[in-house]
Amino acid sequence: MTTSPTVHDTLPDDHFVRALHDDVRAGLTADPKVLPPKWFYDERGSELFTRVTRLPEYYLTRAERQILRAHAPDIAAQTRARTLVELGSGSSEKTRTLLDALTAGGTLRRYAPVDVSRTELAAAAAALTDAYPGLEVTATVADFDRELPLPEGPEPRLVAFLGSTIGNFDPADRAAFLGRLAAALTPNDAVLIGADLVKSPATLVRAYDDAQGVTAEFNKNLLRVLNRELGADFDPGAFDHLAVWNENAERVEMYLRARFGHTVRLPALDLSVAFAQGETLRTELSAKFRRPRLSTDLNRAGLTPTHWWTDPQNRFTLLLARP
Ligand code: AVJ
Repeated sequence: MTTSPTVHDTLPDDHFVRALHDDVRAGLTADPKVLPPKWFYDERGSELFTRVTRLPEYYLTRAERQILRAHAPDIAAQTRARTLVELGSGSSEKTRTLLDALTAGGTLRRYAPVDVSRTELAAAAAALTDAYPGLEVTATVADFDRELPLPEGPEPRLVAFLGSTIGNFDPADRAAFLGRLAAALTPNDAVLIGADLVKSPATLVRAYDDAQGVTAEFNKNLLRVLNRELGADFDPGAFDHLAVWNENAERVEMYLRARFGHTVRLPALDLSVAFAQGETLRTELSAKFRRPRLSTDLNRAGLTPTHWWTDPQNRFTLLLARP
């Protein structure tokens, strides 16, 4: 017999509709144009992202999994967590390695994933409830780039923020996020962050501009989301996918670039947006880190890194930090 997982949904019903409307109006009337990456992930977008994680060029997921497999027992021993909170859990695939280690360590009681996608959360929570009998699973739908309702649970809690999602913030938003995270922790809690490391620009750009064009499709899926949700008439074929290494900011930036001048209509916003030939719309930032910068950011938020693990090729890092 299995107990069904609880899904907490504290957001008002129209939260995501309003947030999308606000983001798109602000972003498409700004100069230069920009949209936040979180709107990539409708059902098709999540599928495309899963395909991205399997591409030969996209080393991030494999590198992080390698580190988790090698060091999950250390992480379990260091934290002795009774609650694993996971921010941006998505399909919770990699999490199983952590859950296995914490279960083997005998401390784990509760798994509390937090994600923007209610459907992904419900599916992942149900699958994990079946796979880990006796584990309490309480899922929370949240938009944690605005607020951070950190789930409760028996302490110590380990808050995992994996997959290089921290790279999606610009420096100011990253500082705000880390500050909110630190403020929500008690002294016994710990955070586990997965971050991608600075490496050769060619390797980095290839990871975001693969030979098969899966990332290009993932990028253009944003336009399909706007077409469906806002009745817009974007032609994905009118844009080129672009991935650029920004050396100063040490981040990969993804853009959609208009192939010719044209105007797009967004009836739900009562808005028309003109694109000049060659004009770009920035769709994502993926910051890449060096240890000192990450340490400084964490320290400023009141967090102290205590352990750093990397894969044998030094491509990616998992770090443990404490308040
Ligand atoms: C899921 C945000 C970590 O930035 O590497 C993959 C998303 N974008 N290919 C990343 C992504 C293009 C990914 N994150």
